[in-house]
Amino acid sequence: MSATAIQLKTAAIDVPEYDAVVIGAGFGGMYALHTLREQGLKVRLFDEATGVGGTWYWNRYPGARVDYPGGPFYCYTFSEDLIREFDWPEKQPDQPTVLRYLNFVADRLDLRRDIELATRVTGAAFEEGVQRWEIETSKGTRVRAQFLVCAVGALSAAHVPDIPGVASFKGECYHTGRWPNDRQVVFKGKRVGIIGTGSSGIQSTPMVAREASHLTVFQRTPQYSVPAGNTPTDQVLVAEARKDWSKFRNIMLTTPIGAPDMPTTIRACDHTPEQRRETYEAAWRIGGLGPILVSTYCDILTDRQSNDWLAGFVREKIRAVVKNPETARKLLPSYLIATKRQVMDEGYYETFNRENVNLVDLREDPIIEIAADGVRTESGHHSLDMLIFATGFDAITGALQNINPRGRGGVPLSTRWKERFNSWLGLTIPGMPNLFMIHGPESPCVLYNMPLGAERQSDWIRECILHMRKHGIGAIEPAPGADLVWAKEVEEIANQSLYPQTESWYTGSNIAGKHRQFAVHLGGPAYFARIRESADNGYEGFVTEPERRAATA
Ligand code: N01
Repeated sequence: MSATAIQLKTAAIDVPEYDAVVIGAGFGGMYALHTLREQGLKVRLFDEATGVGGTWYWNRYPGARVDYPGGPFYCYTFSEDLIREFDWPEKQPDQPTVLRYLNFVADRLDLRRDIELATRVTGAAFEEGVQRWEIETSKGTRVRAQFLVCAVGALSAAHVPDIPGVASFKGECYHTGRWPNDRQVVFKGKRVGIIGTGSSGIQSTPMVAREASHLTVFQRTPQYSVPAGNTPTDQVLVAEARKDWSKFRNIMLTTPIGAPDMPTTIRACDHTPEQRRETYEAAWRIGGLGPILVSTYCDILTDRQSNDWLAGFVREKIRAVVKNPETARKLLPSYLIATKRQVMDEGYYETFNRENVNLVDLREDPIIEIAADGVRTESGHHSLDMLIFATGFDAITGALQNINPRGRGGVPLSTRWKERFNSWLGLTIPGMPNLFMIHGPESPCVLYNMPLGAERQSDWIRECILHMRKHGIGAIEPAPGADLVWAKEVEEIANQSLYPQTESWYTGSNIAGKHRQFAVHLGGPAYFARIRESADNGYEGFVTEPERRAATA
């Protein structure tokens, strides 16, 4: 027996072995654990957090809630029992409700026995000889698994910008995506600053303003926000959905973003200016993202004129709400509406009519530094007791890059993704055998109903693993060049839209030094048909190796 074989045998004794390791206890990871375990696989799930919930564990900032599709449709769809057993009180459930739901699911499906919390995966390396991943954790433990399922979250690597003096602030300091879970953050009587006006900043601003003695909002790019229009859940709709869930689910499987409503086919130019105004006004009254983006006109994200008409309407609404014309001017966005993630709010623009709120336009008055007691901009010093970074995430790729798995030849992901975030089907990465991503780059991820997308990708992964087991396959990975074919497809679809024309976290432009790539597959159902097609054609675009495990056992 060779020295290597002895080492492997020793390692096999010392290191717990699983069929699959899942990283992340959010919607994606919990479902992957469940569905793989149902097939008799031995699975271990690790998460850094002290509770399940993923994004809904971390994003506890005031005002955090689901935007779209909401309520009984932003949840697991695979089980009629789960649909029947959990009541969603609101159309746009708040963070505590979604977290309660995920805890309910963890108990209901008995997931906790295979979940190891407070355990960050710090590294992973593929051992070619045994076709297994060796995984290291923050507890200093190691495990092995044939398959590594990375459900690490598309919006989980919190980003704090490198502003001079950022570490010197002596007051309370928080990031919306890492909100404390062990205490209530109290704003009362405090001078609070919020940097960032994306979804998190816009959701939290009205809530903080109600409590704080003073709130300063530091805005770099003004956003278009639409009224949330949140309501109690429509019980008639819920009853209908529970009665014939498969009908609802089947509709969701066919719509572009996995929502229960079919988008309109009317173009903005099909209507007169009066009809357009009526259409926009009706959607504005209902509120929420679906009515304005999906049900008004079909070409908002493909036609500049259509986009401009809607943008003009929203700008008018902002001017009408904000009383101080100078503040209103600063709040007016100019980019192509909805090409940054569309935001909705509960009284965001109205907040700027409050006496205790002021807006700093960082385009006109940039931050010079963060000091111990506040933020200094070109025009002066803003004294603060608390600073909130609502500055977003190293989106889509950041969390996996932080783990930086090492694939074939010990080559790390940082090398593989140096030039572009390449994948095959948005599920697998060249040179990383048996590693699967949920909501990875070049998949629909953030522009699709995320729980449903995670289910559909996990189902594909489960089938792939079962196929491998059935056919004695030990390793699977993208065939040479498959990633280039996929990149072309993703890019071609993206270029039919207006998305790539705006700097946003979709394109990676929010992170200094990150290369620009529109990393979302916009195909919706076509994407899922495409990954199905690969599987049906014997995992087209992949190369495989026979199982070698017996040789080293
Ligand atoms: O982050 P963002 P987020 N100086 O990246 C600004 C999801 N989500 O946490 O636009 C000053 O959108 C930055 O400015 P700019 C949703 O998908 C969903 O708000 O880059 N400002 C921007 O204003 C969402 O899109 C919900 O010029 C700086 C802000 O920080 C995604 O998560 C709720 C700066 C970051 O906005 C991320 O949202 C919340 C700097 N140096 C989040 N750097 C739901 O409702 C950045 N900014 C389901």
